[in-house]
Amino acid sequence: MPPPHALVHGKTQRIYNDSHSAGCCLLTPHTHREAQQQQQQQQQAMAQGRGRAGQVFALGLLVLCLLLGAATAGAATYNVDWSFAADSWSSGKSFRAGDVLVFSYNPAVHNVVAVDAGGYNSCRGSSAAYTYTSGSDHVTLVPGTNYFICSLSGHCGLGMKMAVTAN
Ligand SMILES: [Cu+2]
Repeated sequence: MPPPHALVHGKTQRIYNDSHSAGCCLLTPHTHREAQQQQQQQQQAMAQGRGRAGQVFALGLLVLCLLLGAATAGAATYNVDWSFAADSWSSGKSFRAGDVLVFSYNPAVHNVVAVDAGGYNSCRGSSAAYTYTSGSDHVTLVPGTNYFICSLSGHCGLGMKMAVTAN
């Protein structure tokens, strides 16, 4: 027969072990499952957060596009018939300041000179006149009448000139 204190100790030990092992069997999977659930909830919350952030971003983008659209709604782009019939191309068309004219031509034989009324009438550029030579020139119209001539090979005198009034 073991001494009473050993029995008590052993019993205590056994009970402790049982409860401990039972605790391990019950608690560990339980807490593990809880942790998984928490993790899933966190992931869902994050996914929802990202979803909301995405929606807000998309909405912001839409608003930005609408604002930009409104800002540029008045401006149009025209492909100019930069030829000896240029003036008849522009006549009868209405333009607005900010509209863009695209002059497409062979730069080996033509150019575009932005002149004033005197230059347009006399087919002569001035030192202040800006000369475009790329062959694909984008020119933004300013308010009033915008005058352009080709200063090469007497082309302006042959009709390669254009007066465009922008309102
Ligand atoms: Cu020319």
